[in-house]
Amino acid sequence: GEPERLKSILKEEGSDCKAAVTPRVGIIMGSDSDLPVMKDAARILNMFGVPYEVKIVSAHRTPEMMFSYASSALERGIQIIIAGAGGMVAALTPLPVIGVPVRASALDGLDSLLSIVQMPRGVPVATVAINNATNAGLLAVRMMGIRDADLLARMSQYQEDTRNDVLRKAEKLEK
Ligand code: RP5
Repeated sequence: GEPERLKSILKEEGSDCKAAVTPRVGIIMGSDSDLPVMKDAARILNMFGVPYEVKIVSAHRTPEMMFSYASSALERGIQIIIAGAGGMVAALTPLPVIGVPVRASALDGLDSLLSIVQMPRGVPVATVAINNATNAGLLAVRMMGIRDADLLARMSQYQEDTRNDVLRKAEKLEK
């Protein structure tokens, strides 16, 4: 069934969202159709060993759930929320919200991008590129790195690995 399919998508990313530890990051999205994009955030958090949870919460289809999720996130120990969109969530929590514009419509994701980036003054959502949930995960890790020396060190290592990866490829091309 559908829940099984979702679980198997997350399993591919080695999801530890069921872990007994308190999640530090909440990954939320309006529909299971966003999961193929949003799972990249889960993959990054797994890579950095950050506990997270994944939930389908729709501002439009389940507004009560979205309200209770966003307004209780802080007291439940969540530090950062990564959302497909996220404007309403940011209005309901003092936590940092990172929005991922998901390409889901006839407008190629530009509609999602503009709806997230064009927030009214006072309600910021940190917006990443269209479908780039990887960067949402990385930004969350960087934010946590401010108060977590271990994560900060791992981020520096990740950057070095990325750099070496490019250098290796460049070298290969020159041979
Ligand atoms: C949004 O509408 C969802 O987050 C999704 O990106 C899009 C389409 O949802 P489905 O019709 O595929 O459930 O609110």
